[in-house]
Amino acid sequence: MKYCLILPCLLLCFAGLASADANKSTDNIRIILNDWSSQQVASHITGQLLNKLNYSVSYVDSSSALQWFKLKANKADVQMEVWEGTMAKEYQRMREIGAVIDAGTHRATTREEWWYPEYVQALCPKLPDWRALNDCSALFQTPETFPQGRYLGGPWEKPEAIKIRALGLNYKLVRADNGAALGEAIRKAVAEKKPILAFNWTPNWVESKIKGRFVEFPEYAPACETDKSWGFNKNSLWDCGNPRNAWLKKIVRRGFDQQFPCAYSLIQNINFTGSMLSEFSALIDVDGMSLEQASTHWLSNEQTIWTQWLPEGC
Ligand code: TMO
Repeated sequence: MKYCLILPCLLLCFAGLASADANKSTDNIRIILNDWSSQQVASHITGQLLNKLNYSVSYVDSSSALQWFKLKANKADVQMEVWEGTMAKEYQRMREIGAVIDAGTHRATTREEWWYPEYVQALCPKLPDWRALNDCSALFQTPETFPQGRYLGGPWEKPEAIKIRALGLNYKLVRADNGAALGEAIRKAVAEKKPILAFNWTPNWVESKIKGRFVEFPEYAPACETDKSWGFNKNSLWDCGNPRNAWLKKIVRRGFDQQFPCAYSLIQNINFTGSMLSEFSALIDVDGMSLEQASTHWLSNEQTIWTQWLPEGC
């Protein structure tokens, strides 16, 4: 029963400590929401933790392509999932011009690449080697791409049409609008046991529900994106895959660290593992929760994890 008395006291004490940043409750922190689910849940969890530190929070819908401008122009503050496979180049450019600050790397390692469900393996046994793709392009034909095979991409990747040309692939790029649409297409193909070749990534909900493999393209090297003479095609960039053990970062816009030191410390401390992120996306894409439900669900189950992220003296 003592706790009934202690709890209000604790809340008051924390409220008293929470004045490291001036006028925190009137400061609004703008978190970027991209178009795939783990990023959205990670953002809402971050938002709720910032609320616990007394910040107000708003969300800025943005494609990953447009987020760079928003961060640079001070129209958004925080991006919780910067993926090396699709965003390393812009990220590095933004660092070089001082427009964003690296707020640390999540423990999760990542991969983003062409992917197929396991039952395709028997139909095209030389996969996952990319050189088998042309032998099997008929498997992936659709009326829309005939006589070529369909590769279903998303809105995030590097120049995939150039990669297809550089590697001489008999495929046509078709793009899904966002993570949910791509997930739907994968789910439908798997339900019908139809071959599908699609962009996918890890961590994601897919690995917890559907067996499958990534295509093994020529191994990534930075020169693949800058030096035409590098690699398989001596006259083209983009003749390689994405990195296999890639990083996942958090970033904030220039000046954020000075303006909101407590928020910055919290964001530095937040550290998601691969299994957390794959769980986040399953809460949305498999269990059908809303973002609010998913983030609240995770926070109420994982108190021992996130309490360690709350910075001292905030
Ligand atoms: C950026 N994404 C994780 C969808 O590849």
